[in-house]
Amino acid sequence: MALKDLVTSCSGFVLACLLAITLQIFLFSPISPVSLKLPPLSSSSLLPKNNILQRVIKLGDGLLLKPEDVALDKEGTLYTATRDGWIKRLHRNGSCQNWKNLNSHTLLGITITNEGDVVVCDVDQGLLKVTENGVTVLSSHVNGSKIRFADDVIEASDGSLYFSVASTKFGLHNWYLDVLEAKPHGQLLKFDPLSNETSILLDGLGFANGVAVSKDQDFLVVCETWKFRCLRYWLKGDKRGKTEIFVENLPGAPDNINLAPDGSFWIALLQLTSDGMEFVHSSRAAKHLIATSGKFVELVNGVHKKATVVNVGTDGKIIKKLEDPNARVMSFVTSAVEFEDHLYLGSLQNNFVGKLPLNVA
Ligand SMILES: [Ca+2]
Ligand SMILES: [Ca+2]
Repeated sequence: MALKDLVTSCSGFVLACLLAITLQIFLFSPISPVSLKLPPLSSSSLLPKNNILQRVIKLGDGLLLKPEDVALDKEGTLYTATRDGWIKRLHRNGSCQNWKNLNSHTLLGITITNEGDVVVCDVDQGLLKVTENGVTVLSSHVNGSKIRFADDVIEASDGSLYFSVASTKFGLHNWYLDVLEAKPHGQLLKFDPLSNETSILLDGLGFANGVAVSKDQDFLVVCETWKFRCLRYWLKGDKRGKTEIFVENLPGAPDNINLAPDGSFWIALLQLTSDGMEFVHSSRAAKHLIATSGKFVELVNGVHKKATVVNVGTDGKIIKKLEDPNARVMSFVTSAVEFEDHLYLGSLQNNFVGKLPLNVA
């Protein structure tokens, strides 16, 4: 065979292989992606860089496996749901108690009701109530469909429970595919404890995550993680039932949100993308390729690279930003709760709850 023929047949073979791989990627891709618009770079530079989150005291170090969300009752007992299925309590005297085991690896948002019961989101089962006497499923279906990926919950003063569904398409273990697909599969739901009914308030949200009710109970805020924004949903007044943007172009992707005692909000922000990988979000082909392998997803996903929380006023303006810019002490911080001049920080990476005195922040 002449050299020229050999080169021709070899390059033909390479081309055929490339075509086969490309077809494979597109045919077996678990996503049908669209382009995702990232917030302008300027949104991160508005507030000075700092390393304040490196000053946290570690509570329950090694005993609290990736405590995604935290809640405190009126007495100051801290509750958190950990990856080993426990609802754990941290008492004021510093002791850590394995309180209730829910036999689930997918417990996320947690809140304490006015009556002192614990309500927690379970990705697999829906909304659960936990008391000294045991566990009850409050809500597992909406409009005849099973609720998947319940993410965060808050109680309003009338006893209604508002909770988010991050994605009706993807699960907790492959949540980043929802980011890559960039199509809105999130919902805001309401559970009415009088009728025991669950209804959909908002549909088509971009990974619905943290939910908080305002101090005056006149609106709630729901965060859309990969839209880098949170929405305001009016509960009272002329705009009741209407939705508007509360804050947008956040310098990170919002996870949980919590009301602060002064009426402002603490929002945990995720670094959604590793530095230098931002191009992925504008390329459908790159997204298909990344989605075929967990290793590729890890390369693009930047959540372990830093920790950020912001304090946002009722007007939606950022008041303060606190960071661990290089993940030296904390990363993948998913929640921040203020109680008695301290901030309590949950994370899906660290095995403790961070406690930060706010007078140093
Ligand atoms: Ca919460
Ligand atoms: Ca969350």
